[in-house]
Amino acid sequence: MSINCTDKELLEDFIKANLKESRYRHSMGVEEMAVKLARLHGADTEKAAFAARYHDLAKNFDTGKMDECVRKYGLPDKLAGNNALAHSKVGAAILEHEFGVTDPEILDAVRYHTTARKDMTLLEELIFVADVVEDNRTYSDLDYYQDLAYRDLDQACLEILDYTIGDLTSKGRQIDKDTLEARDWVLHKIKETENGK
Ligand code: DGI
Ligand code: FE
Ligand code: FE
Repeated sequence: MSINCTDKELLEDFIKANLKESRYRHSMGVEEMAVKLARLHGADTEKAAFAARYHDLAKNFDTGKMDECVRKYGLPDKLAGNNALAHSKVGAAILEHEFGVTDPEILDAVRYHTTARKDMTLLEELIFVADVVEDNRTYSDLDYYQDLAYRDLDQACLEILDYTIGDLTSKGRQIDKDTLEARDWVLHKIKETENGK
């Protein structure tokens, strides 16, 4: 199976032109990690690689360009001026509208890679986790989170969400509703799995 995309070469040129070097390296790291996690957890490796490679394609847009895209693609107004949340939604819109990507699973994996959300598919959850645990990340607990992601994707997802929610809270920042709902959803999923044992 090959992924629908009007021009893969143009898409490659796009990330090379639009990503800073460190962000490009991160994207390759997420691709490698996503493929590894897909093999371990039984997801489609080709879709995982594609979604991971392009997940941050809009990350380095300046606020003017990001806001223009928010308007152009009819995304919610609240994303204007909020690059941290907008880059994933804009990235998915660009893949769909400029590069003819039609696979809804890939588009959603990119769209929700920052916030996560409830009822995520395996691919969405895997990209959310791979983004945080790829090899180029430099935080001190990286080994712990990588090992957890290899063994138990749901638990890794929960602990990442808990960390993010705690971090944003301590900084007095807003937490997206999708992030809060994702945390409850994955916690419930883990409890149900435990009860079923
Ligand atoms: O783009 P990356 O740096 O690779 O990672 P990302 O897309 O997960 O973005 C992480 C940033 O998003 C991080 O600085 C926290 C910020 N952020 C802002 N609001 C929220 C949020 N992250 C989550 N999960 N939920 C929020 O509501
Ligand atoms: Fe991102
Ligand atoms: Fe990323």
